[in-house]
Amino acid sequence: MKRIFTTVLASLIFATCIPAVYANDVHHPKAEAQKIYTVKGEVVAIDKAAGKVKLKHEAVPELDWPAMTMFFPVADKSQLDGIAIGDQVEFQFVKANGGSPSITQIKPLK
Ligand SMILES: [Cu+2]
Repeated sequence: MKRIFTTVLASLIFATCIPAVYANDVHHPKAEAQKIYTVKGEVVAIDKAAGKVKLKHEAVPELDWPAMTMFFPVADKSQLDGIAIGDQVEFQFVKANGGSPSITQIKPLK
């Protein structure tokens, strides 16, 4: 009888602990989803060989960036095929581990 009681008690403790573990995972995720920034700008120069595009972009408040003109590397050089100098564009970029930005998508505004 004592043995059965111990088994039931162990099961109860086990059952109680499982949700606690999941809850802990929810509140402390191992990796945060990578933030994607969506910004508008104008194409100033395109360096296809280097896979870079120079953009006069609007401010990015989330990053404390003022409006400026700068080069961005693109994740895939084929992204440069759809744009031309002087185009008004909307682009998305990520910053890997808070480092340099990399454009993941860029398209002309219609
Ligand atoms: Cu900039």
